[in-house]
Amino acid sequence: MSVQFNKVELTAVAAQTEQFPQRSLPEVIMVGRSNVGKSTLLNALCRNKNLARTSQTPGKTQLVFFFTVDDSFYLVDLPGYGFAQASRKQEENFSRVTDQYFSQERQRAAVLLLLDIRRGFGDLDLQMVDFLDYYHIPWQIVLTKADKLSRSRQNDARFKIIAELKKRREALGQESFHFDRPIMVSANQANDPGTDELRRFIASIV
Ligand SMILES: Nc1nc2c(ncn2[C@@H]2O[C@H](COP(=O)(O)OP(=O)(O)O)[C@@H](O)[C@H]2O)c(=O)[nH]1
Ligand SMILES: [Mg+2]
Repeated sequence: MSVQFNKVELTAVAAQTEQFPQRSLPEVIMVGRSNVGKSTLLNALCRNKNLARTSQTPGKTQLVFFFTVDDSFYLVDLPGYGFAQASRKQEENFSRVTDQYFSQERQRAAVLLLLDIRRGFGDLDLQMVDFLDYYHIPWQIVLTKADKLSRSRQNDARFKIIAELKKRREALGQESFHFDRPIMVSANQANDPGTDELRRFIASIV
């Protein structure tokens, strides 16, 4: 079946491993700092404003959402990271359910790592990509909120990220599992060409 993002169903909301769906489908996983624009992008991709609630108060129960798209693959929405959590130990940067998700054997097509185009990589994002490379999970950078910058600043920011990816490629070679070309989105805008490009990217890997 072709992937058009026409049919999107919420299949599972999981707080722990036992609640992850059993049926095996390719999975496209969305990760990023809290507030990076993950829910907005998920809604834009699926052309549904209410699919993922935007701007949820951070710090609530950490849940993984599995959406089945066109009966073909799962879009997996992992908890945002990076907000202060007093109760958590320094070394535990990603939520327990995120660790559980990645430690289970699943059919992972790619991780979409969202970065705010104005901020680029933060420490936690770099920890995430080290982790993904360690487990040989392909990852694609998605630069969010492009509309917040002028066209020329968008390009500057994009080239900076491309240079960082290139450095990583030179340092790690085939041991870095990233796609080389970041995709830039303005998910809050109607008919955003970046969101279209991301849909095509997803269709090409699932
Ligand atoms: N200007 C602009 N604002 C965005 C965009 N995407 C998200 N936002 C805003 O950024 C804030 C956080 O977005 P949200 O999707 O809830 O982030 P999440 O925490 O990663 O799920 C909200 O106020 C959104 O309206 C975008 O592409 N452009
Ligand atoms: Mg969100």
